[in-house]
Amino acid sequence: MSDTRALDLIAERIRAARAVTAMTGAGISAESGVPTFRGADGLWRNYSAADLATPEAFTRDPGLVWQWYRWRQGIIGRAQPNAGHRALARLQSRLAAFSLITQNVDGLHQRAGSSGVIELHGNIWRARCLRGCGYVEDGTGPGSSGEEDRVPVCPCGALLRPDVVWFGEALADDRIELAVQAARNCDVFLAVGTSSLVYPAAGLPLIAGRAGGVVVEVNLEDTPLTPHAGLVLRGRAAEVLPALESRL
Ligand code: BJW
Ligand code: ZN
Repeated sequence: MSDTRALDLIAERIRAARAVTAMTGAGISAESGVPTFRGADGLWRNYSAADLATPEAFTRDPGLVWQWYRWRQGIIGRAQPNAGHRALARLQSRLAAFSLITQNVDGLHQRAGSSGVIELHGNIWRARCLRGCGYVEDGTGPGSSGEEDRVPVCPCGALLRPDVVWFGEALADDRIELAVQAARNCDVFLAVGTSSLVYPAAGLPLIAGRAGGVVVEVNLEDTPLTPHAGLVLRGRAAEVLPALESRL
């Protein structure tokens, strides 16, 4: 099917839909200059997930983990939302029932004007108590040079950690519940810029499909989701999403 025909078909489905849900991954922020995880220039090419994005890694070397997150905060802080983020924000303002789920921790959807974003993997700009006393620090910035590996401390005396979800950690109950509901109740599910490898997020489009929703994949390449997607749009999110939104 040609891309134009697919875009027309999806626009038609969205117009007829009662509810639409979109889930984004690192691919949507790639065109803002934020590195993805698994691509050719992805973060896991140069850094090991086991050394940086697990609770064990933080216990072993909290300074190294903070250094890596501050480096990423620097990149994200300089990045701007792109046409893909903005198209999803416009979609939300035009539809009666629209849910936006993201695996990204960069906050670029909110900066593009989206509200009520379900952040499955947390947010890089927040830190929370490692011991779990309930303390959360908002707006933790990159810090000044020379202190990149400084480990911030909670008022209770424990270490602070980035408020993100690492491998082996459970996602927040309230967020995953909202996301499952949004997947189950939608007529159209857009899976945008995700490799569909990391669970439980990768299961959400499958839940939508089983509940009768049309699953649309927007990605540069095939993923494990592709065989389960009703419609596939091959291309950059920053081009495909505005083209779709302009057809509504
Ligand atoms: C474009 C584009 C453009 C590029 N336009 N497209 C087997 C072994 C070991 C573990 C497991 C296992 N099976 C399941 C697990 C569990 C594990 C998991 O899924 N592992 C798999 C890798 C196998 N999952 C977990 O551990 C999760 N927790 C869990 O299961 O808990 C259970 C539990 C219950 C009760 C108690 C305790 C535990 C947690 C997963 C957390 C993931 N965390 C990270 C880091 C977040 C913080 C941070 O940012 O630092 O989340 S890892 C990383 O992957 C990040 C991302 O959100 C996530 C997904 O990546 P994403 O977004 O898909 O990015 P990429 O790079 O993979 O793909 C980009 C895509 O975009 C590509 O397809 C490109 O083609 C495309 N693209 N440019 C459109 N312009
Ligand atoms: Zn504390």
